[in-house]
Amino acid sequence: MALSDDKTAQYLGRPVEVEDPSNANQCMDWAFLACDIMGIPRATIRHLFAYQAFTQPNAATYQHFNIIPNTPEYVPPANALAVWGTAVGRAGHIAWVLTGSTRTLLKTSDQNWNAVQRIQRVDHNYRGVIGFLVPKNLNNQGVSQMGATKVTRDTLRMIHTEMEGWPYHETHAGKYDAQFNASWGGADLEAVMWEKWNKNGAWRDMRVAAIDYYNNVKPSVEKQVKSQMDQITSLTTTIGEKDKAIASLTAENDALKKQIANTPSGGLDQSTIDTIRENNGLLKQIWAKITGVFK
Ligand SMILES: [Ca+2]
Repeated sequence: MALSDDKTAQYLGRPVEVEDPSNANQCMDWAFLACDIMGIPRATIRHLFAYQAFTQPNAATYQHFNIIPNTPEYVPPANALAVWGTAVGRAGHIAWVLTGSTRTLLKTSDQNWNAVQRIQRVDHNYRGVIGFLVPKNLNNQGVSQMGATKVTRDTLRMIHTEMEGWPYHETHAGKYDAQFNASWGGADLEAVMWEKWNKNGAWRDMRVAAIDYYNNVKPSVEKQVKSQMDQITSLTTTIGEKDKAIASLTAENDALKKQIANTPSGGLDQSTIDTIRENNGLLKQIWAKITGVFK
């Protein structure tokens, strides 16, 4: 489930007013809140009319969104902002894309669509849609899909240690607990992670680099691991064979020892003596090989 799905469920049926109260509960209010939730500045989409969010992108818009025109083939991902032109009204329209759109079905959550001035889920066709603003961090949906897990004190401590670079021992000694509670008390983990991910560029870049590095070295590491596993399998087989040889020779030796014990003094024939010597030699060799394997 994407962030837009989660938050739509949370706000469903409610009016949203976040900017310009002289124009209450507009589609732009929901789009602004969507930006807030995604950690994207409102300035990326702020214009007189909704359609201008697509037709008049600014530097910030390009920084935070991929700007993609509506074409018959394109299916926008969840979390994108869909923008309608003046075909649907003087101001156009803007809505937040949900999971599950197809080439002919555009699933969004909207405010002020069909004059409904609260949040509703709407199944649109693409009529009048001019394009989409797709958040560039959309590929980080793993972060946004953790659901509404409430952050615990320990989680907050870890997030601060990891993302802010605060000293581990001080964070975990509870030094910053009051600050945590003031800023994020009652927040859900998804929101906290999303906010930090979007606001802390250095941390994010480091993690992205780490993931890239991991993806690059993964094949060679997997190859090494496989080769070592093969070696272990082969050595285990060898050890099994040697164990069997030892058991067989030991049994033979035991039998010969019994024979010696039961033979009157001086009665041991030369071939029996030779066999005992030979077996002892073989046992020593095998033992040397086995211990050699584990050096
Ligand atoms: Ca407003």
